[in-house]
Amino acid sequence: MSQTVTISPLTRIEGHLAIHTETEPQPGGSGVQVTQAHCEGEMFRGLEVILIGRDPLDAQQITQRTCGVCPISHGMASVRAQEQAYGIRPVQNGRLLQNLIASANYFHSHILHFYQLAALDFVDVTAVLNYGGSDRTLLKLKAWAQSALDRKDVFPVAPFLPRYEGDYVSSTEINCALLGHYADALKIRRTCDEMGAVFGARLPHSTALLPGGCTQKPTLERILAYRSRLDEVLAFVEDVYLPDLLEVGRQFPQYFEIGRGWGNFLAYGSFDLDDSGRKFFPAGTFIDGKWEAFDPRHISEDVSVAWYEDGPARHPYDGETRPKPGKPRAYSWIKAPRYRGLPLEVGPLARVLVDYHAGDNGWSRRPVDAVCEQLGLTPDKLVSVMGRHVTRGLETLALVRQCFRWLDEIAVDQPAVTAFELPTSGRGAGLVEAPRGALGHWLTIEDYKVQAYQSVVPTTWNCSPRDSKGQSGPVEKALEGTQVANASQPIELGRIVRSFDPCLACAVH
Ligand code: NFE
Ligand code: MG
Repeated sequence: MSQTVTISPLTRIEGHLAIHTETEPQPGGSGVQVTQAHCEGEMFRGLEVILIGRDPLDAQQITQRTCGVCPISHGMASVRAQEQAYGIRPVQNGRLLQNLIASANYFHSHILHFYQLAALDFVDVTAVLNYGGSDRTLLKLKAWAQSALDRKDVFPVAPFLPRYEGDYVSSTEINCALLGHYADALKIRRTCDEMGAVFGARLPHSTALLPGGCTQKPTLERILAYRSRLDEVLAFVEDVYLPDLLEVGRQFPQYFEIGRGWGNFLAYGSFDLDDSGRKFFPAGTFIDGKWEAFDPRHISEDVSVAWYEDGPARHPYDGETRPKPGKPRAYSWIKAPRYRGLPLEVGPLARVLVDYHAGDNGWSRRPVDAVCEQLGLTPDKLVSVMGRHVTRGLETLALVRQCFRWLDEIAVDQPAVTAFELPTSGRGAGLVEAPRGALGHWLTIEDYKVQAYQSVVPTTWNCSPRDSKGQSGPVEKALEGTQVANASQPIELGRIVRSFDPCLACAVH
């Protein structure tokens, strides 16, 4: 008999997501196979509506409040949309400082995702009870875990337990090493935020980002403050993060076979290298195994089964946000973005595949080939749960290295922002890559005020519901067909969803 397996709330992500699956029993034992999956964004926020009627310059401040994890991406998308509307470009220093602030936010976000959110899907935290070494953090964790387990009346060892039981790493040594790095990751994330604040003035929610650049002047002191921390981040990424990712990859080779999804990808591109439109992460699509140039005119949002007033799929310049709770047959507050009508996956895996297949000596060819050789994989196996983790780590290292180059290009003590005047009317699109993928803000100005503002956010793409053609969203598709060994402990489903690093606060903005 078919059985519904629901995970609600799906924890260790940002925001409120429920996963509902229909499953069929598999012969022998308690295993099931997912036949249909539905992603439910459980909350509405309304930032697009709040922006209407405001000064357009407020937008990069207000939209940064979409999220505490990726605020800089929203600030950058807003700044790019305004730059287009005002007819300006950032000065060279402004472009460099914007890149450096946004990069610091990437490092923070990717390290957070692996250690604090996703690794606990694989690492057995109870192994610390067998820890026999002398590391003080691990000894403290061991004592805390023991006392929490002894006091059975207390909510046990949050955020580590309760959890789904399953096939965790068995080696005490590997588990304890990764748990030690969990604590180290907290410290290095603080370092990343300090880096972002050196030029961003504060984090989260930078006050220094502005259309045309950045209000912080790049003094030698600030460049050195950023650079010394970047050295620490480089050491952590090279010596800890990437080796840990590869170790987890070696422990779970079957996760290079699971959670594939549609296998179609989109990247808007980000991190301008100069004024010509060349970007460190290039724009493009990879659909049905073919690379294509990206054209923003093909983006639309469908609300057929989202809790919004019905209407045709619209390009974001024509988009509307009119909530309609209780709409019949709807099941999510997330809209359904589509590209040429297709549900496309966005994020680090999309960026890597778009770069890898662009065929113009991008950054990814050598590291991707090297990692595939080390793990005995062909690159197509990266379209998987573990591939999403590995590509996130590879782009982190590439971006850290690129930041050293950007620091060297700064003209010390020269201005980092250009002057501009607000137009009475105009419009602009700001398309960037947030840590979780393609992010766009579309702004229309009338009478010096925001007349319309639409955001299409990475997790809106990935966790989108079905559309008018009934096509599942990317996460839904990645869940469909999955074998779950024990329907009462659907650990496989959590691993698939978390590989996308969903942020529901962003998705429903
Ligand atoms: Ni709230 Fe975000 C990123 C954006 S996610 S984390 O990265 O934009 O969809
Ligand atoms: Mg939107």
